[in-house]
Amino acid sequence: MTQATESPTTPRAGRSPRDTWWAALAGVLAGAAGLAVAELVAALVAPGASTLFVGGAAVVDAVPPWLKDFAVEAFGTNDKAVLLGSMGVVLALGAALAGWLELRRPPWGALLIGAVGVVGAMVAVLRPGATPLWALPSIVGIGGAVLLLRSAVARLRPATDLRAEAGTAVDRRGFLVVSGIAAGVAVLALAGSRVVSAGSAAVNVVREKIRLPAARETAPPVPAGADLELDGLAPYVTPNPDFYRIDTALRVPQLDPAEWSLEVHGMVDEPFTITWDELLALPLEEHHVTLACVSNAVGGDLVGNALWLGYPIRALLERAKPQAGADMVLSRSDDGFTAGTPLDVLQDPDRANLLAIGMNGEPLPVDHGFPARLVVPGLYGYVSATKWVTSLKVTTFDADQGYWTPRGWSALGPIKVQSRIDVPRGSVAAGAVTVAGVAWAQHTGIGKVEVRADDGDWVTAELAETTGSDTWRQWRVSLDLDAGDHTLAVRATDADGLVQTDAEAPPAPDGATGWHTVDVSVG
Ligand SMILES: Nc1nc2c(c(=O)[nH]1)N[C@H]1C(S)=C(S)[C@@H](COP(=O)(O)O)O[C@H]1N2
Ligand SMILES: [Mo]
Repeated sequence: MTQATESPTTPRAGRSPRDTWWAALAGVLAGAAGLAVAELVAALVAPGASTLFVGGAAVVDAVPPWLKDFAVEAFGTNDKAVLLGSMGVVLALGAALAGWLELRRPPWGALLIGAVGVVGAMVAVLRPGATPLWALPSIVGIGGAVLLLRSAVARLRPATDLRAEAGTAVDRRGFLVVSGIAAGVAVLALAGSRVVSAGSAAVNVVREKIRLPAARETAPPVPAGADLELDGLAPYVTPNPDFYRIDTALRVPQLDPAEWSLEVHGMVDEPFTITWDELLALPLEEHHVTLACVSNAVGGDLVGNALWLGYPIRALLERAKPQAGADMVLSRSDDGFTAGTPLDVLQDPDRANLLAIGMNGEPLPVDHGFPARLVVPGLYGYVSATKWVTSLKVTTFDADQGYWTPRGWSALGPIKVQSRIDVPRGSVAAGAVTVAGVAWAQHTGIGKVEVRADDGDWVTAELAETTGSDTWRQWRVSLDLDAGDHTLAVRATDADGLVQTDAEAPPAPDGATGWHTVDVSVG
């Protein structure tokens, strides 16, 4: 199958458009088989090192802030599905191109696919926490794809064999057999990788068995009046399955608590490491805290409220004894994500920050950071809420920066006062119309919410109860609306008297501003 036999006298290959399509198909099948084999090898030797996953992770890390912003705004929490879908399309087109090239200009098609493997292997070993073994899935998988492609497409090329009549020696049967093998390998390897990783989804089994200790300091009960229980209004406490999820992980870390530990180190006098069992033995606290994502657009739903169980980060820092000059804690996730949180915020005795292990009465869901994450009231998630957290490094803003800072987001991320109209949406009957929603200014608290229709006067809404200043508050007001189209607007004022600005700003670099408006047709 070497090209040494090719000479100017060789009958020209790939003349028939039909063969071109077949070659493109062979490229796609060989590529699919290669990626599936890489999945399987990864599942066996290094979960997280699959070519698709490391490629996607590298894309996520490389996307410019405006694109990340756009993706989150346009697709919300479906941004990962969209990324994987687009990658699939690009890869399929690339593989088809490789098939075509392999027919017309061998061995360029094979080289193209091989190059993907080399890049995949390099990107893999450069991932946080990777070992040289991480190169294996790409090498084995893409190596297999190269062989399959060469062998399939060679059969579409008229043989140079003297016994063969030019044009009749195209071995279509052989081509179909090799292509069929490629398709079979793709399906079997993919199925195999699913079986193997289902075994490693044992983390779910471990999680289900965990019984968290009760809190030493329980949260104040949710007052009866905290939830207005209106249809369409976000509930005061967000159920775990409905809680927004934002992270850079295409495959979330699967951490076994038995092997998990948190290292507290850096500019401290007494560095230490704490294990899961040690953490569970500490006096735990519970707090209701509303998390918000800096990428949330005005009126968006990347915000949620939960009851968190954990141990104060403040107490961990006290034990480690930070040194003079330190002003930041760089928290690191098992998957390499980092957040830089001001040290004074974490040391504030009045701020209920947590190394959290429980969410709404269960162990943290795997997507939300199992077995442990940080929760800091009043700061956007990207500078505080590290999931799958394994290290707290006491350091300085000069020496270190969190994941999003060099990507165009502000180093500091205090949450801005915001409010959202949840009901009504769409059309309503004329007369008294109930308008309701949520407002948040974590750690300061909400002092007032006002609503207006069109350019009318602001009407002060009734505020629902809350457990404290660290959560959002529901609000409700009744407006008299006559038939026609109306625009409702809301603005909140925090407990310090700061009025939510109407100046519109996009999420980057430090959080969107502006008033949420909703168009309703009243009939
Ligand atoms: N390991 C890790 N932790 C992370 C992130 C991440 O990408 N990786 N994203 C942060 C961001 S931007 C937000 S808004 C919150 C979201 O937490 P949630 O998914 O539990 O709602 O997690 C934070 N913690
Ligand atoms: Mo975020």
